[in-house]
Amino acid sequence: MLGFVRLNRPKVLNAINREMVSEILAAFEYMDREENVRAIVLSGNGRAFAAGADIDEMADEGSIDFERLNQFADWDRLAVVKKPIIGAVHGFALGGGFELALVCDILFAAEDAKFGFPEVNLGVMPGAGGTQRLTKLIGKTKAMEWLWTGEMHPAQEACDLGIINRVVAPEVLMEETKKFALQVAQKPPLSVRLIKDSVLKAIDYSLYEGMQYERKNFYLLFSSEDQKEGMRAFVEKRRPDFKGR
Ligand code: CO8
Repeated sequence: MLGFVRLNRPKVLNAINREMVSEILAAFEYMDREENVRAIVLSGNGRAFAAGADIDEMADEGSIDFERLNQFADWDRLAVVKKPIIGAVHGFALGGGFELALVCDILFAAEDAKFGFPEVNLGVMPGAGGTQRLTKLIGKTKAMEWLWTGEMHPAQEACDLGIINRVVAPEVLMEETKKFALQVAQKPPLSVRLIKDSVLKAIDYSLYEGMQYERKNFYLLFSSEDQKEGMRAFVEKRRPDFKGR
């Protein structure tokens, strides 16, 4: 089964306020615990995926407000959701909206999608991982250009740079995203989970540390019923019946 989360403040192009981040997090964490949910699909409603953090909410705030509110605590928790998160992006994915897209593990985008970090035009900069995640994805040279100019970039360019997985026609965006999510959802959940865990570690760890980490996850899967079932089914030439245990 898939879990669906749809951003739904269309009048303000799904500008992300604090309440929205905590609702997204609550939905993700609920789905992460729910055994039947095998993958989460995140999308936007209206004209955009999300046109950034809610500027109205932030405009008059100061650094002490952010410190006191621990502004990005919920964002940190979004990054440790264990299940696959597949994003379907259409229209604008800007600023905090782009940062939310970058929390996804896989991104499908409609041909009309536009990505960018316009924060520089507001006298600020990304604060929910944008400078880090974008640089790790596309390298220093391109990331600096995107972040300094604040320009919007079409989906195809984002795809060519490896930010997103696929560009599709807008009318089939949800269908194609769901199709991919269902493909992942049919795989043994523990393998999917520990693959995500290991791939994310590759971003932070040295090759040696990452390989030690990968090895432990590989060993761990040999304690699962699904490993026995998967290998037995192969030997017996039948379809495996994975249970997620
Ligand atoms: N915040 C609040 N309201 C917004 C936002 C936003 N980010 N984006 C759009 N809106 C509102 C508009 O004010 C407008 O409201 P109203 O109808 O009441 O005037 C409505 O959405 C529709 O927008 P437009 O009329 O502007 O639509 P256009 O098609 O003319 O333009 C744009 C679309 C180009 C996307 C334009 O709306 C725009 O430039 N938006 C702002 C983009 C931006 O600067 N984003 C970055 C915000 S800062 C940020 O994300 C910092 C991240 C920090 C970490 C994250 C913490 C949560």
